[in-house]
Amino acid sequence: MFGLMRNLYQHFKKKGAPRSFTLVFLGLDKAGKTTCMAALKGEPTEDASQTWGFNSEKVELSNVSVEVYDLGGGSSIRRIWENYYAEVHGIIFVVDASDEARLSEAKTAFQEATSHAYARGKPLLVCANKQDLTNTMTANDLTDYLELDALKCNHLCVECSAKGKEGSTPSESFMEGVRWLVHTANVQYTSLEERIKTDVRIEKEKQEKKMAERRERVEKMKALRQEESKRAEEEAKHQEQAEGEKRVEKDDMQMQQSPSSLKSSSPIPKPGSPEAVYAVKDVESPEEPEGSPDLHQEEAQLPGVIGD
Ligand SMILES: Nc1nc2c(ncn2[C@@H]2O[C@H](COP(=O)(O)OP(=O)(O)OP(=O)(O)O)[C@@H](O)[C@H]2O)c(=O)[nH]1
Ligand SMILES: [Mg+2]
Repeated sequence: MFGLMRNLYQHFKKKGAPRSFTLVFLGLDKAGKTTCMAALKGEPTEDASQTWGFNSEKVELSNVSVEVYDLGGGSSIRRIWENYYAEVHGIIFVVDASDEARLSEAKTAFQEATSHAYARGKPLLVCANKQDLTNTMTANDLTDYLELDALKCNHLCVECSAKGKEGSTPSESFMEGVRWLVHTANVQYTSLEERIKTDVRIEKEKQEKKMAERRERVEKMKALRQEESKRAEEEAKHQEQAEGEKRVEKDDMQMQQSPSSLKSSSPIPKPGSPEAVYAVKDVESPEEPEGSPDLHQEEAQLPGVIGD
């Protein structure tokens, strides 16, 4: 395998044009993709935290520049995978070979990915990871389970431990697998590059169209909202005006009604008329009760009154 990479490097050197490769890690959450990435970079493969979305790293493999995408494998994140298929030269699908309970979920995700128009037929490495644990699936069993031989692509399935036995170095089979993938991609480089160019252009156009449609939708919504608020404003103004007019009309009517109603309900007697006298008397001098003492007499009896 080392000979393979040396040949690859010498081939690039001879041709003078440095080739670069893009690979993508796919697989369910906790399968070990980020740990594999750390192993590729030669970093300690400690407990990785969950990947939320997308992570990209450039690694040098025997003087060959390889860009690697590490995508999150959580069920809600998986839908972003397809955004990256168009631009990659090869796929690394990582399976937790010790997790039998999630094998069928892994197969569904695998089949969805490898049947996508932009991913179909591209060189494929499957890693039966976590071989340091017990009851793991072998590479042969995983090949059968995922029906790899039915795929029309160059593929290889390796048993590996991204973490290594003591959590230090990754198993050599993993590194060998990646070298095989780069080598295979290199063999198909011209056709892969052509396909990538076309697919990326189509995808870009699709995205641009989607963006333009979204922008148009937003503009339409904005215009509609502006129109609605303008209409509401006008309606409110109209209503206010109508209410104002109604109020004026009502006031006018009351003004016209007031004198006659006052006349009929409370006739005001003319000053000096007998009615006025009675009216004043009614209010100010109620009839004195029979037998009540004469006020003038009582006044005359008060001490200090002249004539006392
Ligand atoms: N025993 C063992 N554990 C491993 C191995 N590879 C990864 N792990 C552990 O498995 C867990 C998940 O690893 P990650 O690399 O985060 O998994 P992932 O596929 O990137 O997960 P997401 O980012 O959620 O998609 C971590 O605790 C790792 O330490 C391995 O080969 N052996
Ligand atoms: Mg991860």
